[in-house]
Amino acid sequence: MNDSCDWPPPPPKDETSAEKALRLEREESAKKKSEEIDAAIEQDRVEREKRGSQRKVLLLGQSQSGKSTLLKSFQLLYAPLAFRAEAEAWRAVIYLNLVHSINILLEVVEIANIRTSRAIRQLQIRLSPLKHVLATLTQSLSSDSVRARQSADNPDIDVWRARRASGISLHSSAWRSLAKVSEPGNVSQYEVDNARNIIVACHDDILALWANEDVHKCLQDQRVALDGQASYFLAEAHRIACSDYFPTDDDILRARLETFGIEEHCIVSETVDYGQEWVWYDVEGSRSSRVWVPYFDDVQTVMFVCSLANFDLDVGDDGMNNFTECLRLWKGICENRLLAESVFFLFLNKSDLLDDKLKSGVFFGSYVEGFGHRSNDCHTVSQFYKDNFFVVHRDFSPKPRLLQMHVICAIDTLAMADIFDQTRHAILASSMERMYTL
Ligand SMILES: Nc1nc2c(ncn2[C@@H]2O[C@H](COP(=O)(O)OP(=O)(O)OP(=O)(O)O)[C@@H](O)[C@H]2O)c(=O)[nH]1
Ligand SMILES: [Mg+2]
Repeated sequence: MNDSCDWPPPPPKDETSAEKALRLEREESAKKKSEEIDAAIEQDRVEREKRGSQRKVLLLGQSQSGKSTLLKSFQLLYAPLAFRAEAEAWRAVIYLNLVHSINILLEVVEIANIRTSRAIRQLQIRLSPLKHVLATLTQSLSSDSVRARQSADNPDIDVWRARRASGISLHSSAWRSLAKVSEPGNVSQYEVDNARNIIVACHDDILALWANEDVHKCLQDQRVALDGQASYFLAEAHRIACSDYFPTDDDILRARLETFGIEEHCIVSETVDYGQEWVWYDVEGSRSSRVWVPYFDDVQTVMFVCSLANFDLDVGDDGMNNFTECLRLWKGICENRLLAESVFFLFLNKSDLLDDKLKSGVFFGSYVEGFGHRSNDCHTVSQFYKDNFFVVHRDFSPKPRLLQMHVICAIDTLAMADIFDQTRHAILASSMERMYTL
């Protein structure tokens, strides 16, 4: 007798019609239960298969090295529809970046305490509503648990005096809540609209401030070097401060929002390997980022991002040089046994800014021991980085593993397409190898 004859069992002899009805009801209920169990087993199998086919990437590196930008660049290339679907939500962040940059200029002029021209004094007065915009946007982009690091009411003089005017430091977990901004009637939406109206009304004055020679002289005198992102948004103000402005791909790539904690991003490829899921873990860049590693023992890929352009900055109270600090962080990640099986990628980022800095006369060897009197050009300096990072990886990894190194400019999507192609192939090859080894 085969299995199919076992169920349902044959009806008993002399079965009454009431007994028959009860039996059929029980059989129906048992059949339903059995089908539910089958469906649950099937769903579990699909889920496990899906998880198994996901590619997991862990992004590590110092703050401002460009981790989130690398991720945005990947999303733009592999899931452009999803990337652009989020464009509207970036509007407020972009306004905030622009307004923050304008406020740096206004503060620098104010602190300069010089006899500024009548034209500048008028601009200061006419642009003063932007301080309020900075405060309200900061507020609307921040959740209660997230502290914005900038405040229009209480500008930190040391920040303005710093040789480098760093970008806005809002946490990106705050931005996540911005998705709600587009809901009609939401108070934040009102604030974003209000910010837009004020910025648009200030269009000509913003342009005049940025074009004013005295302002640039103040920046020079106070040794305030605007970072690339501030200069970008000021240079693009003629477009951003228009009523019909819509965020472009470049604006989104440039928009700075500090990552807080760990963020998980699932990117479903819309281009090559259609439907392939990439799960990226974007980790807050801080010196203690190694503490996150134990949570990621199942990631197959580690992408470490290092900024080439920060070698002349000191890190922390111990005055440790940025190059040495980054190498120290890299060493900790290389020797971590939990990541022993992962494939490693090192992205030496911000090559454009390194090039600018070296060409402006900053000598790499004055900041980094061991560089000696080598040629002070982008190629030689990045090779020096590569050599040092390679040796640390070779000497401190628990066992030999793949390391790919790339000198990149994360905001250059054209060049990044080729780089991501190479990394994707390496990741696929290593997972195939792993499959055959298991
Ligand atoms: N010029 C230039 N700017 C870049 C490049 N990569 C990133 N940036 C800018 O650098 C700033 C910091 O980049 P993020 O991606 O936010 O840095 P992060 O490593 O995620 O920083 P945390 O979230 O604080 O850990 C942003 O304004 C980016 O637009 C690059 O290659 N060239
Ligand atoms: Mg980030």
